[in-house]
Amino acid sequence: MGQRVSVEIMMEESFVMMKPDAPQRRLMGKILSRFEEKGLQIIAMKLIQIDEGLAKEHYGEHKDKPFFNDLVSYITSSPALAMVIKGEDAISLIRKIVGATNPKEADLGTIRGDFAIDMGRNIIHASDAPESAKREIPLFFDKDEICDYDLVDNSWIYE
Ligand code: IDP
Ligand code: MG
Repeated sequence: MGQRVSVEIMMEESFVMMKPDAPQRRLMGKILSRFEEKGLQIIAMKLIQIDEGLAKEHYGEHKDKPFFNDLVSYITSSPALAMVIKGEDAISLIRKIVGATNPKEADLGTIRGDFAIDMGRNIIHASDAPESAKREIPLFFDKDEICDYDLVDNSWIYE
């Protein structure tokens, strides 16, 4: 019998943010459950009132788009829940859990597919690539706000 070689797990951290419609519609718990039940780990979380400067910086790539001002208004209109979520291939996995940008096109079973209708009220943000996560996480969290801890059931989530 060959010796078992442990598989290298690609742990990633993603920046995820419930937009202001989630706390307003009291959907934070349900949405958080989607990530917890999947086996992902929340390593940072805070409810914050995003100011205009932070909103414009976070969404800088969209500054020339026609929807930019509405997007900044939406995101600054009421508190948002900012998070860092960790797991194997977490960035692409979370984008799948979140669903397509336009909730009308998002598959049922995804967060946007189940909880939203309008593109301008699509309830959640998630980093779209490792470079985005690396840029977005420090915009919202200091290093000492991100918790490094092990979950007791890790060996039941990862082989
Ligand atoms: P993503 O959130 O799925 O990554 P992006 O293209 O990065 O989608 O757009 C950022 C956010 O801007 C979207 O989540 C949505 O809230 C908003 N948005 C994008 N496109 C439109 C649009 O055509 N009309 C209105 N809002 C839009
Ligand atoms: Mg995006």
